[in-house]
Order: sequence, then structure tokens, then C-alpha cells
Amino acid sequence: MLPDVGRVVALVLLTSILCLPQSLRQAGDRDGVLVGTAVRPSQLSETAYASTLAREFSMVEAEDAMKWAILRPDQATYDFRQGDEVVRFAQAHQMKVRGHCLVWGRYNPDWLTQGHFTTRQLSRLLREHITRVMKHYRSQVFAWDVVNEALDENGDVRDSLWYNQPGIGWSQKGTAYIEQVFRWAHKADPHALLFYNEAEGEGLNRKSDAIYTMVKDFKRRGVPIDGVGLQMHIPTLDGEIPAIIATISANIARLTALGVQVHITELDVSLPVNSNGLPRPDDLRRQAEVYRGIVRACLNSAGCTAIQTWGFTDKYSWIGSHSRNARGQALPFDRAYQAKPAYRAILEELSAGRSPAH
Ligand code: 9MR
Repeated sequence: MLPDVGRVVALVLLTSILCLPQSLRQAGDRDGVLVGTAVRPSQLSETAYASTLAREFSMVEAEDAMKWAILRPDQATYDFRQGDEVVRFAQAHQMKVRGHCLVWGRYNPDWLTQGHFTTRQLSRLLREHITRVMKHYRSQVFAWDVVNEALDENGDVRDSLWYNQPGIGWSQKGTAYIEQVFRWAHKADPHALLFYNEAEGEGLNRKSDAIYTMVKDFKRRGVPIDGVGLQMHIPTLDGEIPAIIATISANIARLTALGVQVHITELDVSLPVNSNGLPRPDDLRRQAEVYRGIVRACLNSAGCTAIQTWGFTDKYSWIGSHSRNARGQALPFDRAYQAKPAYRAILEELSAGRSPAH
């Protein structure tokens, strides 16, 4: 009797392993969820990088290649070479491309920030930039982060070149400059999905309340906005994780109820690391549970249509340089492109699919 039971258990286990999709993109495809990652074009020539990327992901976003600093080395020049490389790779591997980002108050080239432009000049420059870039990538980039990180932690509009220093003409008028930019973007490419992308507004807090209020207002007045990007750079593994996931779910639910999509755009879960760059083994397991919770939170809202990590291998991630190497190991693959527990958790959760109500 017992050996038979054992055989049945083994068979069930084997079947479940065999039935698990072979990659994240395959698992996401079952429910039409895009699984994306940020990429750096200089790494596309590395075989392990390119083959892992093509096998696992159905969407890419240029980590930096479509930002002002790269596209606009000077006022007269548009340099699309790096962005085009990302698009070519995506097309060769049947992946979608997200564009990032047309308007951000930070990391702009010096010629722009120190150019002493008037409001009128700045407004013309920005409109021309948006139009030129979106037309260049028309029908290649399906969704754009039109505006990135425009709000502070209190939900107020951040001081910036585009808002009030000197701004494009809507200084001290709250979200009016954001509205203006979305209208220009829609004119430039009426088929692209237009996203507002933000950090630290993923759960319920003052910033996410402000995003919600803005999107509700935009939808009511017909301002062309299609989605909200929730970045999800998550630096915590403490016991509050279930509570954090619950507020993320609630936020995704209220945003999608407004009729916009949600994309998780920059997911990574950084760990404290020792002087050799290694995390505590237990943290890898807890990291996996955070990834699992976030994937589940997305799948539980039908309007959450993409899950994207900010890079995919610990070999290349912004976290190390940002934290003076005190943190790292934030991504689903290790430095040797081996899948970590986080990978397995994402794969299992995507394979389980959306909840039956959806
Ligand atoms: O990961 C990006 C890093 O390589 C760049 O130096 C930096 C400035 O352009 O931007 C990083 O990406 C940011 C993204 O564009 C917006 N959200 C926060 C990301 C991490 O800082």
C-alpha cells in the first residue's frame, strides 16, 4: 500500500514540476501579463545576458537609453542609437518595449539645466522633445512613462525645471504642467499608452493618495492618461511585509477601478550584504516571499497588466553603486545567471494565474 502512495505522491510532484511553464514570459503569457525588465544596451552583446533576457521576458525597457541625458547630448542633437539597440533586440525576440521617460526633474543634461532658458523656450524644447522622440519610436514603443517622479512624499508637486524653475508655464498650478505634457504626448503618438510613473507611492500613503486624486481628476476631464507605473524598489524584509503587500493590493485595486492600467515598473528587493557582497541565506527566502506577494497583488487586479523588474541579474544593478555596496542581490538571477528563490516564487505565482474572480 505505502509504496503505491509514495509512487502517487512522486508522480503528482513530477507532474506539477513538468507542468510549470519553462520561463517567466511563458507563465505570464497564459494570463496576458507582460513580464519585463530594464536593460542596458551595452550588455546585450554578452551571451548569458542576452539569452536569459530573451528566454525569460516578454517586455523590455531601456534603463537609461531613452532618457534626456543619453538622447540629447546637446540641444541640436538627437542620438537614438542606444535606444534603437534595445528596440532591435526586442523585435528580434518578440518582446514589447516600454519607453522611459520623457519628463523627469532629475538627471537632465547640463546644457538643459544650466541653459537659463525662459519658460517659453523650455516649453517649446519639451514639446519638441516629446514629439520627436515619440514619433521616432511610434509603433515600436507601446507605452511611455510620460512623467516620472513629479510628486514628493507629502503628495505635493516637486520643485523642478519643468514645474517652477522656471517651469513650462504652469508654475504653482499643481498638476497642470503634468496635464499639459500628457496632452502633448497624446498628440505625438495617439496609439501609445501614456503612464505616470512614481516611486514610493505603491502602498497607501500621502503620495499614492495624491496620484489617485490626480488620475481621477484627469480621467474625469478627459486628460489622456492610460496608466500608472508603480516602481517598487523595496528595501525591506521585516515582519510587516504582509501588511505592506495588503496596502499595495489596495492601491492597485483603487487605481484600476478608475479605468487605468497599472504596471509594476521597477521592481527590485535589495538585501543587506556583507563585505563579500553576500546576503544572509534566510534573506533570500524572505526576498522570494516579497516577490511572490507583489506578483500576487498584481495578478489579483485585472487592470494590472505588466510586472517588470529593474534589471534581472545581480551582476548589473543600480543598487550597489547607490548603497555604497552595503546592499545588493536585489534581482531574481544571481551574478552567474542562476535562478534564485525569488525567480522560483515569481514563476510559481505567475503559473497559478489570476484569481478565479478575474
Ligand atoms: O537605474 C538607473 C541608473 O542607471 C541611472 O544612473 C539613474 C539616473 O538616470 O536612474 C536609475 O533608474 C531610476 C529610474 O530611471 C527612475 N526610478 C528610479 C530608478 C533608480 O534610481
